[in-house]
Amino acid sequence: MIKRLHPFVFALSLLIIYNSCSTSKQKEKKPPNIILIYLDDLGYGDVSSYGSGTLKTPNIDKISNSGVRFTKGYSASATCTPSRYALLTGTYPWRNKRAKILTGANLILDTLELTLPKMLKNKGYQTGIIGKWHLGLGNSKINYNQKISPGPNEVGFDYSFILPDTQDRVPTVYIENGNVVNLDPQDPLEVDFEKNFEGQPTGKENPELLSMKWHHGHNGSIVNGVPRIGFMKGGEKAKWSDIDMADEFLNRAKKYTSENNNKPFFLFYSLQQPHVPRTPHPRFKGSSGMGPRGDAILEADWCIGALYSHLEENKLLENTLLIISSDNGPVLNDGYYDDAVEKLGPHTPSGPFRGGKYSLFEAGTRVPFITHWKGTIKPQISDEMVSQIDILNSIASLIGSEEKSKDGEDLSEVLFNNTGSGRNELILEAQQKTALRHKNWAYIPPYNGPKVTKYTQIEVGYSDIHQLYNLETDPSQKNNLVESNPEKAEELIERYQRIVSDEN
Ligand code: NG6
Ligand code: CA
Repeated sequence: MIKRLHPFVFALSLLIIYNSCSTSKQKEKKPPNIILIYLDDLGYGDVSSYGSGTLKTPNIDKISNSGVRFTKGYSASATCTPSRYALLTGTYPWRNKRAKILTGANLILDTLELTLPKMLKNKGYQTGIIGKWHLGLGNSKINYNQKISPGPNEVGFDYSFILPDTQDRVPTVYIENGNVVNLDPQDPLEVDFEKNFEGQPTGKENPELLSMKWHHGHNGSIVNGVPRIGFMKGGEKAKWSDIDMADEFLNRAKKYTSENNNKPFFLFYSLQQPHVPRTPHPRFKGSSGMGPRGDAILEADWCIGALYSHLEENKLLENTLLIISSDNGPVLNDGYYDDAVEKLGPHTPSGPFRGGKYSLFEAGTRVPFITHWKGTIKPQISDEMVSQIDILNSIASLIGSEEKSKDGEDLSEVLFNNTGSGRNELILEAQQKTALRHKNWAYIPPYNGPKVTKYTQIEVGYSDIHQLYNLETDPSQKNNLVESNPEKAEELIERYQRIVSDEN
C-alpha cells in the first residue's frame, strides 16, 4: 500500500534532498588535503601489490588496492637529490647542475623558484614537511648553532621537521623550522666533511665501538654505534635515536594532520626507509626474515598503515588525497654489512627490471607509484606512463591553480580521475647521465665508464654503443635492438637530442 505524503513532510523531504545535494557539491569543491608519502630507495618489487617480490607489505597494498596502482610510474632520477628536486619543482634535474647527491651542501633550490608547496600555499594550503630533506641548507658555510636559512621554510613549507641530508650523513640531528632540535648552547655542534675533530672516534680508527660495520665509505664519526659519512663534534643532546626515527616521523605526521586541518593541508611525509643505515625499531627485528633491509620496509609499511588509520579515525580520509612513491630504485649493500644481500632469498627488489639505484636501466627510476582518494578515485591498475615531475602541474590543475612548472605535464585526469592518458615520453637521469623513454621504448646513449657500480655491483647502463629496448616485449632490457631496428633508433636519438639540448 502506498501512503500519500503529508504536504509538509513532502516539502521537508525536498528541502533535505536539496541541502544534501548542495553540501555534497560544496564538499566536492573543497580542496583536498594532500599527503605525499615518499620512501627512500624502495624498489618496484619491494611492494607486494606490484606482484613480483616475496616481501609482504599489507598496508601499502591496502591503499594500492583501493586506489590507482601505476605500473609505469617514474621518479625523475635514480638517486635522491635530483628526484626530490624534480618532485618539488617539476623541472628536470639535469637542468640544474647542483642537483646531484649532496653531502653537507647548500640549498640547491632558488628561493624565487616555483615549488609544489609554494603553489599550494598560494591557494590557501598549510604546508609541511616531516622527514628526509636532502636538498641542501643555507647559502654559505652552515652554522648549526644558529637558525639555518634558507631551507624548506624559505621554499614554501610553513612547517619543517627534517633529517637534513641522509641517515648515513652527519649531522645526525633533526632540524625544526631551521633550528637544531634539543641543541644545548653549552655544547655547540660542529660538522666537517674533510677532516675529523681531534680526539673524536671514527669508524675507521675505532672498530671496537661499532654496532654496525661499514663496508665502503661510511667510516667517519660514530653515532649510536653506527659510523657515518663526515665528522661531527658536540651537540650530544641533539643526536637522534636511529631506532626511534620512524616513530618520531610518524607521530609528528599524525599530529600535523590533526592540528592543521582548519585549512586544507599538504604534508610531505618523507620516510627514511629503506636507505642505509637500516635501523628498524627492535619490534620489527626479524619480521621479514630478510634482515634489516626487509625489516625496515615492513616498519615503513606499518607506519603508512598507522597514518592511514589515524586519518580514518579522524574522519579525514574522504577529503585527503594520498600519493605514495619512492625517490629511486633499490640497492642492497649501500655501504654497511647488514645482510641485505645474504638474506635476500628469492625476493626481487627491482621487480622484473634491470639495474637498480644509480642506474639508467629501468629499475633505477621505475618505482611504486600509487594514488588514493577515498570516494573519489576508483580502484584501478593503470599502465599509463606517469612521472613524479608531473605531480606539481597535476595538483595545480586539480585545485584550480594557474601555476605551471617547466617540465611537468598536467596528468590530473590520469592520476586523480581514472581517465585520460599519461606521458608519451620522459627523460630520466642517473648520476648526471640521461636516457629517454618514449612510449614502450627505452633509449640510452653511449657513455664511458664502469658498467657496474664499484661495490654495489649494480648495472648502471653504460655502453660504448647506443642502446634501444622494447619494454613491452623485453622489460628486463636484455635485447639491444639498435642494429635490428635502425629507424626506431634514429627516431629516438633525434627525440632525445631535441629535449636535452633545450637547456633553458
Ligand atoms: C652515496 C653513498 C650511499 C648513499 C648515497 C645517497 C658512499 C660510498 N655511498 O655517496 O651510501 O648514501 O650516497 O643515497 O658513501 S641517496 O638515496 O640519498 O641518493
Ligand atoms: Ca634515495
